[in-house]
Amino acid sequence: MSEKVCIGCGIELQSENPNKNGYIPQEKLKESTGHYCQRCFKIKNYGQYIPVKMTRDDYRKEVQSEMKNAKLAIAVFDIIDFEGSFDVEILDVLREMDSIVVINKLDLIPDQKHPSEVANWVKGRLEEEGIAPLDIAIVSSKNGYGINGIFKKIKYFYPNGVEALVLGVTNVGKSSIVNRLLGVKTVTVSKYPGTTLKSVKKQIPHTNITLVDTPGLIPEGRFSDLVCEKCNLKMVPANEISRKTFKVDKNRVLVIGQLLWFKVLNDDGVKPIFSLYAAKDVMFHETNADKLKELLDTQRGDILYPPCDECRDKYNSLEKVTHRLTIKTGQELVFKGLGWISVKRGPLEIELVCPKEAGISIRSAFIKPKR
Ligand SMILES: Nc1nc2c(ncn2[C@@H]2O[C@H](COP(=O)(O)OP(=O)(O)OP(=O)(O)O)[C@@H](O)[C@H]2O)c(=O)[nH]1
Ligand SMILES: [Mg+2]
Repeated sequence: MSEKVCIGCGIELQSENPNKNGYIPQEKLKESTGHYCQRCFKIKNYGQYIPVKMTRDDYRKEVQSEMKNAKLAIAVFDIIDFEGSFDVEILDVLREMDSIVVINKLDLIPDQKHPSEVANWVKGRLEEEGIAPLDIAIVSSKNGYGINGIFKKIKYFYPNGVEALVLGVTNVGKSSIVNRLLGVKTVTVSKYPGTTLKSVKKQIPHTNITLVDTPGLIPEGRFSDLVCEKCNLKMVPANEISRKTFKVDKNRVLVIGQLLWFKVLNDDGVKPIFSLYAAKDVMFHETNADKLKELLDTQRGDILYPPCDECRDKYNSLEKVTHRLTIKTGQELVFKGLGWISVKRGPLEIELVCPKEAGISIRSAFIKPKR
């Protein structure tokens, strides 16, 4: 085994087994510095999907060993899937260390929202968990918005330099943020979860600040992790998410892909109004309760997507549960790894069917519905 590590994903390099992680041909390894393993080379140059899933135990070991030297945690959350990226493992670290919380992917939000409004909302959510970060930064590593703000905050709290651990679940944009802060695209980034394999240490040029990019943890309950990789990519938005507003009668059913459906139970009178936020490729369909079974049985991929033909049977075989829920005006019902509905005129009373392992929760509105 060699002591060299891949500069893209942090894995230890080896030339013995091409089928194992960290492989690099012997002749390449002899060259002095700056090697990418074969997997990173393929991800970077051909956009190939080569994910590696970590167990919670492995994750804990990796992060705890890095916590010994690091004084600061830079915790990254995805603004579009805040609840999905709000994992207990990450929250535990934030209770133990000084932290700067970074909310990434601001560019995906459809409504004009002032970053300070987002920061206040996040602060409230963190307070509920007993977490008080040093500061909160709202950024988009895609267009660079707010990145310099992270740098300024680190320098403000640690004028003499620091080792900072960049933490978060998979795919929230940790490596993209590290690259932005370094000013180069060294670390491997991909649209698939599970890209970074081991911690990667990099010093921001001309400073005493070292960033430690860590592998992400796959959290529980994301709808996007219950489908195949092709559908996963369609459900994780790359561009601004879509918003569609509904005003519905009792016994109408909203089917989202074939992932979940809910029936409106409100008695006749004032009709509830709500907006659905999700990636543009996620389809939805409104129908009558008595037509639902027939609709689901047809399994029409053109109106009930995702899942696709390849992963539909597997998804449909997951155990389903029924939830009876009341969402008040100003609240949102969140589907982890998929999107949310925001209730403009409530209460919205529903009976919702989804897989048992899918995560749903009710929160106070992140995007206040437009009047
Ligand atoms: N729209 C948008 N996409 C982003 C942003 N930041 C990162 N991404 C995308 O999110 C995906 C994941 O980015 P990475 O930087 O690899 O995420 P990571 O957290 O390091 O992922 P792991 O290493 O798998 O834990 C990539 O497709 C990025 O292009 C952002 O600000 N906006
Ligand atoms: Mg990464």
